[in-house]
Amino acid sequence: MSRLIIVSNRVAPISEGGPAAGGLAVGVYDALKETGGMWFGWSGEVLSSGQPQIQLVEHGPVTFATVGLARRDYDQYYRGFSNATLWPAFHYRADLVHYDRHEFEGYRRVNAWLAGHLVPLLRDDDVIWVHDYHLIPFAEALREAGVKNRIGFFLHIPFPAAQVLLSVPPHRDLVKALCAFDLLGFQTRPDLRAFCDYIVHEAAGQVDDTDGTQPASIRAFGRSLRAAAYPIGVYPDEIAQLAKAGSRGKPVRTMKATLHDRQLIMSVDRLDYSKGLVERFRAFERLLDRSPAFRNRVSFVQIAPPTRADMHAYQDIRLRLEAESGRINGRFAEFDWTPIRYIHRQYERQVLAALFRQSHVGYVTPLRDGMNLVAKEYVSAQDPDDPGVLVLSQFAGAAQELTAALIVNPIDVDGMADALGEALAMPLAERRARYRDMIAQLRDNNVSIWRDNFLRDLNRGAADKPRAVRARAARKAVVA
Ligand code: ADQ
Repeated sequence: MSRLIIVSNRVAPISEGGPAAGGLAVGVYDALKETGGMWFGWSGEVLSSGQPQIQLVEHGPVTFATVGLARRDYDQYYRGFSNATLWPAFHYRADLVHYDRHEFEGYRRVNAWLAGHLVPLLRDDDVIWVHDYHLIPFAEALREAGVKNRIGFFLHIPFPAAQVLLSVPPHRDLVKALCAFDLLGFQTRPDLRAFCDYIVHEAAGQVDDTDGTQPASIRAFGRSLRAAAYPIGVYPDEIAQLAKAGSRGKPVRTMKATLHDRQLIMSVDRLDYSKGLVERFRAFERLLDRSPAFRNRVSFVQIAPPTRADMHAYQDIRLRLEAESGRINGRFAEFDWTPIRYIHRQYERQVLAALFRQSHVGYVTPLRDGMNLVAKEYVSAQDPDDPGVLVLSQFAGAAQELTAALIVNPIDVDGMADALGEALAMPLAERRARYRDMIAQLRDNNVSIWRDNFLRDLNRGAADKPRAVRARAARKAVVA
């Protein structure tokens, strides 16, 4: 069996039992343990001096290979082009796109440099699976070094409509680089369509699309590849067990005691401007404004740990949210009731799952999101006999599958307030019916199935294509 090589910007921190984070990291780690292989990426360290050295750590059949980044590389590749250019553009925030040609050069340089570290570690029949927007030029860099292995790419965030992508000056270089992969995976059919649209209308390429049962065949920039939608999943039954076990824990008991039988609306997100938090707060305010019966009868808990806190746009969203929650609480709070509890920290998965299970509404309203695993985790954590209601943005990838949620437009404050009111008052029979529909969907496409579908299609391509030239010659070239 071929070894699997996972390449991602960050490598999941590993403890005795496997990766500390859940979901994707566990799903990918399971596959690595089965085939043996390697997880390669940035260690998360930023070095102020000295040459970054690659660190290899073995855990059974899996090798973790990580490398630090020099300060300039971190600034140009990570903070700069990845997170100040690609992230806003791919989330349809052309207004926030910052572009600096030197950062794009840094982005390409770091991709080539990382690829150069991987090449000597590769074997001829390794299958390479690259993850996310930080690493779009990675296959091109490996190909330039002579690597002939199968290389797949999965984009975790949305792929924007062509007209939005055109706002990124080197859009053509990016799409050309994507075409150096053998297989591209997107979260949803609309993302795949947006990519194919660019290929046909902006790159004069050809797309031989199917009914969605097989990957589309694409020819562009003198290259041939395939592309399909592979919606990422969770392990719903494992989350349900975590939620049940966590319900007896102290954090949940404390939360229940302070709620005093009020209904609970719950949101959990990384603190990011793509998550629609300001609009969400305002819709909750609108509900209290329009329907006084809900005052002092419902509490909204927003958990949002800060991320990318050294970037201006993230400092800005934090200030706006602090101002909004303060204003709304100032307006409606009573001696014994704080309408919005806004908490800036990370919690263990078990605590989050248990809180989801206690809450009457999962309020998940990003302005754009590749998938949004919180929506899937919320549904998974529910008590089947007395489930809560998911209020979900139409612009989260998850809305393509979780059609039994209350689907909202996240900029329609009145529409969201209506949905919150409907969710809080929904009869048990309807809640159960909606839950059954969604949990069946989540079981049909859990994270193992997602991973196996992608790897099956990536490997299937291998049988069609002889690999005459092997990686070894290339390895020598790059190491020299
Ligand atoms: P994210 O933008 O990070 O992921 P999401 O899919 O919601 O968004 O995943 C976040 C994960 O972090 C979830 O598993 C969640 O439980 C966890 N998390 C969030 N807040 C937390 C907190 N306070 N404490 C502990 N854990 C917390 C990107 C894309 C998404 C895509 C995923 C996976 O932006 O669209 O769904 O990758 O492909």
